[in-house]
Amino acid sequence: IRIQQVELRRVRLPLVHEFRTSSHAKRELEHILVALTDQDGVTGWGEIASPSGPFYSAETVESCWAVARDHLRPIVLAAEWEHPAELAAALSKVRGNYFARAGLDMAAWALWSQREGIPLARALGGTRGRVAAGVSLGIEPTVDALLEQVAARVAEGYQRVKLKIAPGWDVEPVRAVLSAFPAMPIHVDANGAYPVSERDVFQRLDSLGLLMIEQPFPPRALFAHAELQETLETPICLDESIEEVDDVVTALVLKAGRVLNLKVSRMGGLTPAVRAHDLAIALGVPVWCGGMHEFGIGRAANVALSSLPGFTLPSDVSGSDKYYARDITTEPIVCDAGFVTVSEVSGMGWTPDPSFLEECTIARI
Ligand code: OSB
Ligand code: MG
Repeated sequence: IRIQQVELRRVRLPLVHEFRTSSHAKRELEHILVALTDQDGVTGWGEIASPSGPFYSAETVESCWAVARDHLRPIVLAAEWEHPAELAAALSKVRGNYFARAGLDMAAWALWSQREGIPLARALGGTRGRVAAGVSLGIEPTVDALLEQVAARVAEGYQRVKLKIAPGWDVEPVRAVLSAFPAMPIHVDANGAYPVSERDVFQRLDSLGLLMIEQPFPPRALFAHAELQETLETPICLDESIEEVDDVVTALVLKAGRVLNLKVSRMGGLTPAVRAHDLAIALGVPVWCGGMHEFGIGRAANVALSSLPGFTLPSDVSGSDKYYARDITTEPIVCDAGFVTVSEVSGMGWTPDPSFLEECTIARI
């Protein structure tokens, strides 16, 4: 396969509900859509879902735009490959810049599975026909506003609820949610907002029977996570700490967590995410698929990945409607009674709506 054309588009979509994490709040998202077209005119779509600011990871939309344009695009145009893993290997000459690489890797998988005439999920080794959906809820102005959000998502059928926490917004809102929804599996995500000296809050959360505590400390603080995990019954789940497949080995050997959140966007694409999944299975560690508020294309890749057998916990694969009044794909991703159906058509199964994509595009190469 030779890619003849690499198209990059900066695309903006408004969020239906402001999303606040420990580091920042957002009302609108800008992602980069990637279209790769090969010598036979077959096109595959990918999405670079980096946040705009460098608060989740070091990347930004601006850095992804520059790296995709100046460093990844030339590699893609020069490569000749038979399987997406070969292109991913070529792209891995670029260090870091995982979100940027993920968009190109995803597009290569979409194109390749389309050419092979098989669904993307099957191409990746997926075995499930539908995937269990959890939902991620941001920090709200008040506990009542949070309870309202949880009630709405529980009514929609989501199978577990993840609550963002931060210093000053932790034990109290979590207790309130647990007492209002005692049967609901709940987990918390700190996005690394606590200093490694903070242990008390986690001892208090530990007694609440949470499904897991995600990324309490900053990404590189693996040893502090291991020390904390020793003292807790609740599993620690790592998100920001895991960028490379090798980070999986380091984290698990150190016992820095008992669960992994594998994200296509954070790890540089589907190729490394599948490898991390295989490794986690071999080491007996449960994984689930996290999200980055992806538009329909990135979301479709997450659903396909979640169909692999190691994804035994509900993933952050909510329906498009949780974030967007209208998604960029011709059909939205739909969560029905807590499940998202895995596409059975060849390729990714979702493509952008050409005229709506045009409307939302603010720049292109
Ligand atoms: O930590 O999982 C996270 C969104 C942006 C940045 C970081 C995270 C998140 C989410 C959203 O939790 C999950 C989703 O896409 O539904
Ligand atoms: Mg997280």
